[in-house]
Amino acid sequence: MMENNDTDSAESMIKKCLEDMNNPLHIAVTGRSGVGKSTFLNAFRGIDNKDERAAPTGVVETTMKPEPYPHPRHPNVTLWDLPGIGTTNCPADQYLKYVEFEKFDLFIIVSAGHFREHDAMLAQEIKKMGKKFYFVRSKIDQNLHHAQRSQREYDEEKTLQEIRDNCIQGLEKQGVESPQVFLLSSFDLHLYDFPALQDTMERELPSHKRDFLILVLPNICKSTIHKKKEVFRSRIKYYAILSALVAAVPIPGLSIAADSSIVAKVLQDYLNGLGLDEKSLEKISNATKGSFSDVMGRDEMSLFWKECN
Ligand SMILES: Nc1nc2c(ncn2[C@@H]2O[C@H](COP(=O)(O)OP(=O)(O)OP(=O)(O)O)[C@@H](O)[C@H]2O)c(=O)[nH]1
Ligand SMILES: [Mg+2]
Repeated sequence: MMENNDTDSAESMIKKCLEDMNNPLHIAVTGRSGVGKSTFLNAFRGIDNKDERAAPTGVVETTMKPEPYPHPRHPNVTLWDLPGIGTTNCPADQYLKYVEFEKFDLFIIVSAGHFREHDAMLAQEIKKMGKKFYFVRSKIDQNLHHAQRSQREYDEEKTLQEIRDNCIQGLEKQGVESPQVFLLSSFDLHLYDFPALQDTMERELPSHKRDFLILVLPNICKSTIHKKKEVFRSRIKYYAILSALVAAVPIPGLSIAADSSIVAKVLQDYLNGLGLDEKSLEKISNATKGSFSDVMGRDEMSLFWKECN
């Protein structure tokens, strides 16, 4: 027999679970003009600069207000293209108020060269607000290309370490304690420090948001695919328990809504996780010109299936 108290706690648990499932993750991308913010944001969402859903890049005009870019397959995750702190001409605390910092879970501060005073001040202010931030040093491919052409004995690892140390020392001089700097090229996210950035963000997020992050990470390496598989696995158990709970505790009004929204959510997550969003399916059905692998990303899919089975 179910006591009244049990019903109450079951009801609040179901409500909490539904809230968590719909609690979005907001990532802010900031930095000076032209450092590669929009290109990074597009690459992170798995689309290239030419895609119709891409944030505009390489344009002379700079973003003057925060622009949201929801992940194409996981709308619970939104990346925000923020105006560069230098372009707004206001101090870091006012800048954060202007961009409505409260709504962001974490900040990524991008620079294509040395981090400047503005970047350091912004980081200090974000820290004061109790939020996380990461420094991204973009366009590393260009640095490596130059080093390769100019150094007699070119050593990629050594060059990367020099750039990393240089950025860290520069930020420390400007008062940022133990800064975390990740070197990357948005044209080759699987190289350099992007995998380490993924791992760090994942570790530092609260658990229900961590799953969202894992599901949107570009499938650039086997370990990401493995993590996605684990999220799906744990979700199967989680939804099964939740669904059983909904069936066992009939709460007028809530049960049917909860059950159908759980089922819809599970299906949506699976289709999204496998890259089977509406757009891809539409493309497949119209794919008379392009090959199937162009549409689906054959290597990615077969790796995913292999890992899941
Ligand atoms: N080689 C290389 N070029 C890059 C990289 N990221 C961006 N770019 C180029 O740098 C230029 C500026 O990139 P955007 O992404 O538009 O830079 P942004 O920071 O959004 O610029 P604003 O919106 O004007 O502030 C473009 O021509 C990009 O193609 C990278 O990782 N490597
Ligand atoms: Mg931009």
